[in-house]
Amino acid sequence: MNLVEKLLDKGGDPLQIVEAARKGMTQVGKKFERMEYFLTELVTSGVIFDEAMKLIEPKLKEGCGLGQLGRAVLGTVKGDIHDIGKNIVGTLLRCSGYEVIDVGIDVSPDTFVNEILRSKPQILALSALLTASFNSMKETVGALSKAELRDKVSVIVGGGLVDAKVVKYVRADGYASDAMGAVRLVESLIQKQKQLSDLRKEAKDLIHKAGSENG
Ligand code: B12
Repeated sequence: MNLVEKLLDKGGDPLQIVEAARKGMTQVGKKFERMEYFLTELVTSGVIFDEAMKLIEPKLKEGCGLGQLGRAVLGTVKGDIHDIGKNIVGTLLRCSGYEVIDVGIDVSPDTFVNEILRSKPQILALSALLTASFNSMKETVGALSKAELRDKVSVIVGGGLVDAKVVKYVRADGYASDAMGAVRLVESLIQKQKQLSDLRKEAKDLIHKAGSENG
């Protein structure tokens, strides 16, 4: 914690400090896999990361916008309680001008659907660190389709092992492997939604015009 404090005091880039801490967590994960670390070490590393984030977050939040660029619902899917990466994604999206409704961890598909009906976001952002949770992501996207919401919201996924194959498997619209990538992805998907809605409006106007000229 001393090191984080020192780096921040010296004017270190908070994003770079988060990235360095993230690399450390990857090492912890590898050691846990090789059984060099036990669950206690995994838990302790999570607690340390959380403490570091408490020091870093205020710096990240400096200069945050008012959420005028769009709205995202964000959560960790059912069966999964990992939230460190999700929280970083939320903070960075907020600081980049988006409103973020964070529905927490271990979130059921129904809870996501209800929140989307309530807050009408452009983006649904799903986080998962466990391989087994990819099925929960898929179920969540399925629940959106069932509720006839799939074409109203772009779904992005992320967390540890999420890659292009996972995107295809869960039928999402994209993924990013870090929080900055998440911001860029949200930006481009909202842009696409706007272009599509402008095109639809143009087509509607043209049909209307042709109809009134013919009749
Ligand atoms: C810390 C940690 C924990 C902590 C979590 C604390 C917390 N509050 O989150 C605790 C101790 C609770 C924990 C529990 C468990 N864990 Co754990 N954990 C980790 C560890 C070491 C680090 C994860 C982390 O926080 N990384 C740092 C963050 C910043 O990175 P990140 O999450 O990837 O997020 C970044 C990007 O992915 C992206 N991102 C994240 N979310 C999203 C969302 C969107 C939409 C987008 C676009 C981007 C995005 O942006 C983030 C910022 O850059 C990983 C190891 C690893 N390599 O990941 C194992 C790991 C994920 N855990 C693992 C396991 C097995 C478990 C347990 C099952 C252990 C057990 N036997 O009980 C339980 C699961 C409990 C559950 N039901 O969820 C395995 C998963 C294996 C697998 N393939 O399924 C891993 C990989 C360890 C390993 N190598 O075995 N864990």
